[in-house]
Amino acid sequence: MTPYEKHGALNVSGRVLIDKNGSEIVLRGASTHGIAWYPQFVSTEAFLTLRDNWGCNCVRVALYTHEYHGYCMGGNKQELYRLVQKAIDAACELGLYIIVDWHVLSERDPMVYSEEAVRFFSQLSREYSDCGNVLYEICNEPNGPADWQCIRHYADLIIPVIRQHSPRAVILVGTPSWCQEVDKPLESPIECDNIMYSLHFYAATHKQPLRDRAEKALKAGLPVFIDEFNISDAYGSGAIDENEAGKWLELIEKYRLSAVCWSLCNSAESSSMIRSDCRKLSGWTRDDLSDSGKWMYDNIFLRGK
Ligand code: IDC
Repeated sequence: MTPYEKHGALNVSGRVLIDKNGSEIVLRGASTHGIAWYPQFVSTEAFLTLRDNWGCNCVRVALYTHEYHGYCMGGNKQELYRLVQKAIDAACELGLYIIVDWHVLSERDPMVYSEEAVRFFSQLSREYSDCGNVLYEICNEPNGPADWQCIRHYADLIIPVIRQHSPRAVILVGTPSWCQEVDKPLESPIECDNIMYSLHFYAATHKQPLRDRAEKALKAGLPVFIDEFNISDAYGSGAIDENEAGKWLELIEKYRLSAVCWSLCNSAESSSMIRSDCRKLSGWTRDDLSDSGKWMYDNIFLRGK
């Protein structure tokens, strides 16, 4: 049975995700890199490897809005949209959960491209309204001037657009400062079902102070979802920090958090899961993985669990 056959459409209950049988479920998996950079990693074969060799039940498809001819910055919209469709179709075929990530980053404030976001999420949620395995991440990492009020304003605009077509889909909402101010929604949570709040960390940079903040949010009952993380530094490079990674793992296990790592590609960055000298586009074994990839394989994915 595939993950989706077993668990069906998900709901948020209190701080956790529950499946169609009312049992708690955690999602574990990997994010693509920007699909404009690495389209070759978006395929049924690649996702099948994630599911069957690595024990992932979830993938994330990262659509940059700004950088590198992003979707809203002169990128080929049709081609990028087709790649998002390809990723979702592959996930549907394999019974994997998939997070569609509107990858806000250097534009900082998600309102900058809010009109495009409305169009994108409206079209996508209509097209995939029957697919209970699709989760919507409406803004990757708001930062700079985008405080919680500003993000809420954006969320209040986008959530009804998705809800119109996919009334029960789980929606992941970014938090200020690159998804590190995960306690901020406590001030004014979104009054809506099936919402979770994003926490991102890069273990060689983000340490105890961020874990404390995350724990504050979790203890207060906020549904937190780690939809991007790595054990490299915040630039996605540098040495991995296994000591800090172990402390993050404790938190992930203590609160049974869903966690999706960055990123499924073979670029020469320590946050890439595949070794840069490996040319395979699927069928990777543990030996094909980078040091961070091996750590994910050993510690995060659900093999046999
Ligand atoms: C990085 C990529 C890198 C790319 C850069 C573009 O790894 O190849 O050149 O984006 O800005 C994030 C972001 C994510 C970053 C990643 C590592 O969500 O886009 O990817 N990171 O820097 N937040 C914290 C770290």
